[in-house]
Amino acid sequence: MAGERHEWVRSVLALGSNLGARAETLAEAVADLVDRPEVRLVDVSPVVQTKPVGGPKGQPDFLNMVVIVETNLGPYELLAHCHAVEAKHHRTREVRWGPRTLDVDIITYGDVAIDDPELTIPHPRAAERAFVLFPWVMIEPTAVLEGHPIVGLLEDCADADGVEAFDVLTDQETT
Ligand code: PH2
Ligand code: MG
Ligand code: MG
Repeated sequence: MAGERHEWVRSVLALGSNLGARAETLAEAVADLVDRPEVRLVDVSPVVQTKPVGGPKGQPDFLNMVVIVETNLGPYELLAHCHAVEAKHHRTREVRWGPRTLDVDIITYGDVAIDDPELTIPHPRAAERAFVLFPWVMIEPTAVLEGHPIVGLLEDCADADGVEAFDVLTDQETT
């Protein structure tokens, strides 16, 4: 589909996986996200392992990471692209916040603010989630989210203790 032409905009994406070959899925998802000329890779965070926030009790730990891209897709086109990458990795939507092979969320899209049922930007819960802010701080320590430096937001996150370094080569948390 030849969508409307847009300016190149910087966008922060958050990826998560807690089912299947988590690290492999994340690596492939990064490649898939930038495997088209409308999306350019700017930076990739390290992978962290995180305790699940919300959702059903006893679900497995997540691997999370943040990817910064530049894109000339519009926000809804970018959302559709993220959903297509999720679908390629067998994402199903049965339980809200339930276990998933891959979740790709748009955290920011330039300075654009959108508030509708299909898409809310900035992501409505990013400011309180260490599983997003921790990997983001690692690649962009000066970033600001809705007027607040993300380093400060991270200090107030209730889930910060549940974030640990992860070695994708050995597939183990780093002690
Ligand atoms: N995603 C959620 C809900 N809870 N918890 C962690 N640790 N990581 C996630 O990516 C995550 C979550 C909804 O998308
Ligand atoms: Mg999510
Ligand atoms: Mg999502």
